Amino acid sequence: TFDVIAFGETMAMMVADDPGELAEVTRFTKRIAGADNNVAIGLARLGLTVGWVSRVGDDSFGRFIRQTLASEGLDVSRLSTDERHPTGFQLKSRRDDGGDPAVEYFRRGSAASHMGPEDVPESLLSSARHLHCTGIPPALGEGPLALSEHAMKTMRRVGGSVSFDPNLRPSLWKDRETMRHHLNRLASLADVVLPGLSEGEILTGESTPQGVAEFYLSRGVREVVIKLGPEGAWYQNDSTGFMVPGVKVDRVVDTVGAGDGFATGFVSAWLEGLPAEQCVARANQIGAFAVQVSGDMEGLPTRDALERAMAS
Ligand code: KDG
Repeated sequence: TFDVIAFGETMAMMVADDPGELAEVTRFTKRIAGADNNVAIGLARLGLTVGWVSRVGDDSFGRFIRQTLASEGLDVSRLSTDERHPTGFQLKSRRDDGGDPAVEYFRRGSAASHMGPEDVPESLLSSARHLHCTGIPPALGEGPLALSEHAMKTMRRVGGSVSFDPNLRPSLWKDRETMRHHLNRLASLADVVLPGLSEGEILTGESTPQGVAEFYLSRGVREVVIKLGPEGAWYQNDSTGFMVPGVKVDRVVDTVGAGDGFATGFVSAWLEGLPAEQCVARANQIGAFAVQVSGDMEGLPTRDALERAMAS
């Protein structure tokens, strides 16, 4: 049995060692990337039992990913190896000025983009308390889109809870209207939705945290948390709405992965049954951890490191 099931595409990632255009950089460090697996890793570091569902190719990137995820304590018995399609990867530039790095994908036709509903059987979901999903798998192709819908609906039916982080990747979608249509449809299947404010604006056409939250609450979502970057986050449900201020950091190294840290904090505290305010405070805290390192998931804390930071 698992606390949480998550699914998606883990990519290999080559992160530039030096700042500059990706075409010019010659030295890279190999890591893994993938929003969904970042959250899975974050939750496992906090001591939750997490089952990871994905596909990798029969290649060195795939073996690297399998080893890395297993060493993070994820259950990888549902990470399958696809002999016909390769593991996806991405390049990420280095920015030393706190700006967003450039990302270039090599993932079209990847093993993970061939996933489908059969990858997440009902028996797996009924053995877990919670399903965490993002808007990235639905952008990867018909199969992963169908998988997302199937997993979310099935989890609700078997009595578990579902969180959804829209994680917009417009470059992976045919067009914005298609992205909006599918992500709003999927979001309304979740108990908790966790968009950034600008993502919420794009998806709903609303321009305030309250407007975005009401859009989803009126579609059946129970709780909406809007990320406001360094300012913190806005929480809203049917009876209340409030701001929880962000955590100050000395130096922002890389903002990529902050949202995944935020989801890790919120979901872990929520599953512990903590009051909403504490769930958002932990989300802000782990988001702050994530922006202080260059990897997407390297900054995610252990339970001990989290408790020390929350106490200070
Ligand atoms: O949230 C961090 C992700 O952007 C990164 O790990 C890569 O999942 C990723 C994607 O598809 O962009």
